[in-house]
Amino acid sequence: MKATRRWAIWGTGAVIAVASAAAGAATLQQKGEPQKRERPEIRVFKTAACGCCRAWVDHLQRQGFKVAAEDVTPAVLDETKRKLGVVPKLAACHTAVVSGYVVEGHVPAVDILRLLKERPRIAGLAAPGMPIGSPGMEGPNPQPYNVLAFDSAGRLSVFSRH
Ligand SMILES: [Cu+2]
Repeated sequence: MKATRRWAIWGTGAVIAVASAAAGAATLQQKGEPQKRERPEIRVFKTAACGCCRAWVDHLQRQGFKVAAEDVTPAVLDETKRKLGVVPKLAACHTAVVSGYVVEGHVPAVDILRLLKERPRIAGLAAPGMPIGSPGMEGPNPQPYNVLAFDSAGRLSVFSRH
């Protein structure tokens, strides 16, 4: 008899806890911009003198990303690329890390969002060189460029065409 009552009390508490957790989740979703709220922080390594790197950071922030940019020496930046598996043919100016992926160079925010949504088994994305027309590299004569996916074994594939 006693045990039954205790169970009943505990049961009521659990139901209330579950109900209030569900209500909390609903409130969060109703606050709007769920896709922006879910964007993880991007950590960007760049040199202080790099203007196009700063412009790319601005592009990410306009797209709702929280960016932690860090100015490092060119030697540290090269070492960071090497450690992250960015081989010279993939290299650009800045190097970033988001949610376990490497993002090298002027990769558009739309590609990063797709990467985070699809979560492919790759090491990261790269926009090698400094293609004119990519975010942060706006210019009068935009050139077509590919964003490449690379894995830790050095395999490359085209992730998107711009
Ligand atoms: Cu650049």
